[in-house]
Amino acid sequence: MISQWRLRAAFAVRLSEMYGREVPAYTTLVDVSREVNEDVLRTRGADAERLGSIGRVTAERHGAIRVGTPRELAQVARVFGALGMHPVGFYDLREAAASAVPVVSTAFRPVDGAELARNPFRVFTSMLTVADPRFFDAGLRARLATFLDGRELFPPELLALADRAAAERGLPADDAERFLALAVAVFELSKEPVDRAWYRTLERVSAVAADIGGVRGTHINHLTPRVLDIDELYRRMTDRGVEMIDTVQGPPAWRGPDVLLRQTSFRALAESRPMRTEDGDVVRGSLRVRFGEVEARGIALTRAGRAHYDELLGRVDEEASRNPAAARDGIARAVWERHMPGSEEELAARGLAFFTYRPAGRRPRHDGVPPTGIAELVRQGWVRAEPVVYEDFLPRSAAGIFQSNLTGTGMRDDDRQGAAYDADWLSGAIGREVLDPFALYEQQQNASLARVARTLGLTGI
Ligand code: OOG
Ligand code: NI
Repeated sequence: MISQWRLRAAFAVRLSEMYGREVPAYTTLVDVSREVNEDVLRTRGADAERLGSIGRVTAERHGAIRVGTPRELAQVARVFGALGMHPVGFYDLREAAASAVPVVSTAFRPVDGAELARNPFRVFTSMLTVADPRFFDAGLRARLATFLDGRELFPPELLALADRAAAERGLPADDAERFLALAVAVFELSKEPVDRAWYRTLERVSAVAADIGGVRGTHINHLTPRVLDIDELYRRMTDRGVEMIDTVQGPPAWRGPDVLLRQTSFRALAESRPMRTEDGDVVRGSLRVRFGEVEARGIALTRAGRAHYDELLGRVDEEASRNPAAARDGIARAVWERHMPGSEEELAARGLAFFTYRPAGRRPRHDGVPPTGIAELVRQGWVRAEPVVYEDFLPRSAAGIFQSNLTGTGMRDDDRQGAAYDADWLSGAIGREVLDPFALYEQQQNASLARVARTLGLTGI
């Protein structure tokens, strides 16, 4: 029997091999990430592994895929459910940027600590918001619905195997092999000709709409390795002549702790795709939709920490708009140095970030009773605090990554009322609860506090 986490790890490896064949620049990104990680480990030592072992970080990837309908999303959920990946978080990218990104998204990922440590593979999954009249008028909605209802992304055999794997928490070796082969094939770039007129029609609304609703299959859009120093990676990729987007999305580079998520990407590459013309001829065309992204992960912030982060983003925006000549990076760094706690201890003391707590291996020698309060327990050496790594995504960065790789800005007609999509809607559509990331981190922190209390014989912390 191959367990779910082994299926997940094998799927991630095979997807990576497939994507490396399709997009060789991805392999360069993975190689440069590995080099940077080895260098960071050499210079920073154990500190480099504070947010995950080098084994985990080197193997770590997130993928991004895009589907068209709630039905397709529910099928994706079954396939990832087989791999022990659950929908976490709701991201509305329709509002997160100035121009049109007509999708709502969630991320499928393992949720429990042991599973994350075994293999943290996650997939950012977006669904086209066909029902939103700000993007699609009635005629286009109807055509899209017909087109999407007529395609089959996931073969029934794959879905049946997925359901079995989820129910039995794994698959026998032969079935596992079949499941993996079918699952990877779903995300290969289709060789079927793209209907050029239909694709162009959707492209006028948004390049993302065309990529999702203009073709008869789906494909992996990018696969993102994790790097320990994203600024160094950016420099090395640029030195190799790879054209990167202008910025690193997310928090600035600064002297304090890494929090949340920093991401950047190289620009979408032109890929040859067969196209069917209006006359029915098949010609060779090319599309730019797939890119290479890389990310650095930091500490998970609490709701209060996240609110603080969002507020700082607002301040940076404001100062940048007052100072159009100044570099945004410099502004952001200055705002952070002024307003962001500069150490893990301060983040913990102000309740801004999540930690797991463990009784220190060696008890302090003073024979008194342990102090009350977690901060004092840590300060006096009874307990060690380890940061919880952020496993999720950021809507504004996601929209920025989508956008910086789009051709054209697309259209959103803000005179119309948008369609309501939210986390509850998404849960209903896919038939399983979309989990709240904050609640997951909090459970992890609370469970660690309860263990500490038990070990030290305290009634509560
Ligand atoms: C997803 C873009 C967002 C991320 O890491 O924030 C994303 C997409 O392009 O489909 O992948
Ligand atoms: Ni991504």
